[in-house]
Amino acid sequence: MNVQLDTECQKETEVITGFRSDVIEGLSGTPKKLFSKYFYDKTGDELFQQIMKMPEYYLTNCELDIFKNKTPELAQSILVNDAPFDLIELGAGDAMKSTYLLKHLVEKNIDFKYMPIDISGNILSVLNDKLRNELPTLDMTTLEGDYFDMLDKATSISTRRKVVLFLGGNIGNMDIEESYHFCREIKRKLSTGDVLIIGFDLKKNPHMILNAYNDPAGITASFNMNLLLRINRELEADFDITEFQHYQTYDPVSGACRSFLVSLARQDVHIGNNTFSFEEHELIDMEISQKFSENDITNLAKESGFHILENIKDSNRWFVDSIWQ
Ligand code: AVJ
Repeated sequence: MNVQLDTECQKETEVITGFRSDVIEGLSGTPKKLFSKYFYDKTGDELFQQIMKMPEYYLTNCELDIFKNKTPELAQSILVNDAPFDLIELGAGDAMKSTYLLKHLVEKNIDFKYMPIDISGNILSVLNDKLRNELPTLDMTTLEGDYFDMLDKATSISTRRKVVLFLGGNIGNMDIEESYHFCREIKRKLSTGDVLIIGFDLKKNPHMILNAYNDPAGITASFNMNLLLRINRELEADFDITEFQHYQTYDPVSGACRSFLVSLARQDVHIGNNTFSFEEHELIDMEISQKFSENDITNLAKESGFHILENIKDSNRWFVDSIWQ
């Protein structure tokens, strides 16, 4: 009993330490930077759910269109003679899209284990409750943590052919260099015959992309500000969010959609014993949501040792789920 408690406390401390050191390191650099993976505490999860419901945020509907209306195509591209396999989802969130695929596979009586991975324990418990209820026979193990740590864990549990889902345009949260490194690492962790499905948001009318991240209701701004509030709460800090303003950019040439918080005054912020000085107008680099051309995707697949089996697009051709082997 005590041993179990100890390891759980230890895990909690490790998680907070990682968060603290990432925040302190990020704010010590030039430009100041925070990692968007920390957006997703309980409030952050709720704000992202609101973002997905905004009319301007087209991404979710696009991928929903693919998973709802092209389920047989998706299933066909991942199954080999309906043989047993394991399905690992990186950044599963509430699995809104993948549930369509899961239902299809369960109905086809395919023998598979679903292993959703997410950094938010909160959203994993939401997902767990939802799927236990909707698909009671589903064989599922949820894994909370960073992509690679949990992918290692998932591949150590799995004994069968693997299919990895990485949806929602989550790859966009890496800059180009990181995404190349990420795909190479995935390739290294997979075996011949395994499949990777990655969702990419395509380059398109720049107004449309900027609007998706610069909503007039300010939900995206709150989503960014929430990380400052989380730091206040969890790391004994004193950010005054009225002294920061959200600023969003999209560069149609590089495809980088970037989110910043601008310091509205010269100010000091304390995090525990550390003090961070902000100049007036100084930026915190908060998030990148990279957009891709089909050429960018082909190059990324090739450079990381994959080949593209199929590209499945939504009916508007705004988003693609690319199937790699
Ligand atoms: C969850 C990473 C896909 O970048 O589009 C939405 C997060 N940030 N609005 C994205 C997000 C601001 C989202 N991803």
